Amino acid sequence: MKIQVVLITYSIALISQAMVVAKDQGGFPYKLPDEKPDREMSAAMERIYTAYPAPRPEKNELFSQFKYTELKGFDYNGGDGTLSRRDPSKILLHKGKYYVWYTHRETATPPRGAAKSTDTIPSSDWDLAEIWYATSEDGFSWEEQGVAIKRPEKPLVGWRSVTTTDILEWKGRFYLYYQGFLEASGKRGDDCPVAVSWADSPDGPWTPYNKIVIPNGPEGDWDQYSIHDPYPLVRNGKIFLYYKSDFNGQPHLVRMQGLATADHPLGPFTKHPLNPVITSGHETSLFPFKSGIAALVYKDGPEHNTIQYSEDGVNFEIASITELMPYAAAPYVPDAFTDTKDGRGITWGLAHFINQGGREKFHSILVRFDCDLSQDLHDPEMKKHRVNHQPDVYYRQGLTKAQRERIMKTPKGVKRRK
Ligand code: AAL
Repeated sequence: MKIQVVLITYSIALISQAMVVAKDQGGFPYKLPDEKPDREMSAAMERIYTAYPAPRPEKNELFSQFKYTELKGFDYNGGDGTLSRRDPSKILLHKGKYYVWYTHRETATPPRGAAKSTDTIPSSDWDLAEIWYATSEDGFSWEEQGVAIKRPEKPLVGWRSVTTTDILEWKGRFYLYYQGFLEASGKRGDDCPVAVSWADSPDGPWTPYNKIVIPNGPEGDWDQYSIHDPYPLVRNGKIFLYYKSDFNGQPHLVRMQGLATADHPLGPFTKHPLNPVITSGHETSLFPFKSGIAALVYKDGPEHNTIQYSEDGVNFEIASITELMPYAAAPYVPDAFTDTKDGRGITWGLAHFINQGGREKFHSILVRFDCDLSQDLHDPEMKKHRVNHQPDVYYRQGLTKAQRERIMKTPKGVKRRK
């Protein structure tokens, strides 16, 4: 009892002392200071000066809205679900032309789930897929060039499906990392390791390494089943390859991001001992920014809808909170492979919209996004705090039948604790 009295007395003393300080320091100034003011502040006020690059979004170089533009040049078989393009790579600029690689599925039927899948019926939107590529002069109109990575013969890695690729340029040679499925996705889970092919030109021909380059983790480790979304950057003379893994098992799947580094594109890759390094997100999208690395973190997890920053590429902090972020964002990162110490940031890239066509005609399409996450651009339009949605956007987020029934059954008035 005595300790409680002491604690209560101490807390009252602290509060009254803080109130005295607060009273003495006067009210918070009308003009929001750009720099942290020398005064007692609440946790929230402290945070805008200590957690984020600037106290206001307009001045935060790692805050942006995202704008979307429909691409020209890609047909989807009338949206019947037999042709899908998704999970684009970072954009590469080579001899004045933009290149992008992506998962290309063209099958006789739309995906039918693992149980109904066969050698010709896909289990998922990315099953029985190949890696194709396209080029563009302006990033808006694209010309599909055809297949880059075919599915190899069974039992080579990726024989069932090669998907979700990303590009690395290293010492004049090009490398495509991709998920190499050894069974139809969904049989046990979305399980796969990562494979790699290389070429002396972005137009190929591509030589498969035909070995697993980023292996699944040992049994019981977070990344024992899936190594997804390989995403290479060059930093400190090494390849920093970020990836996602789905773990914790259904129905409470958790998705987080890991890091593996290597001195050579074909490995060996060493997984970072602090993995997972990002607790949220889905398809990893990162870029060098100033002396560190920034990440677009969307879709899943406690910190989705954030843009994050890390000085060392391992320990990430939230730099801003935003919305309507590009899924499977594949930015044009001019200094992705230059081992820069002053990353300039990004202004555009490709992404995807999945769930097109509904369950029976499921497919995905590519889209362009634009933003201002660049030291070399200041577009006030992109720095507006909010995205104004029309009512139909809210109504499309309607109650399910079960939720409506639950609400109708809930008795009026305050529910008394039993
Ligand atoms: C994507 C990516 C990986 C997953 C599946 C296809 O969004 O996370 O590639 O395996 O979904």
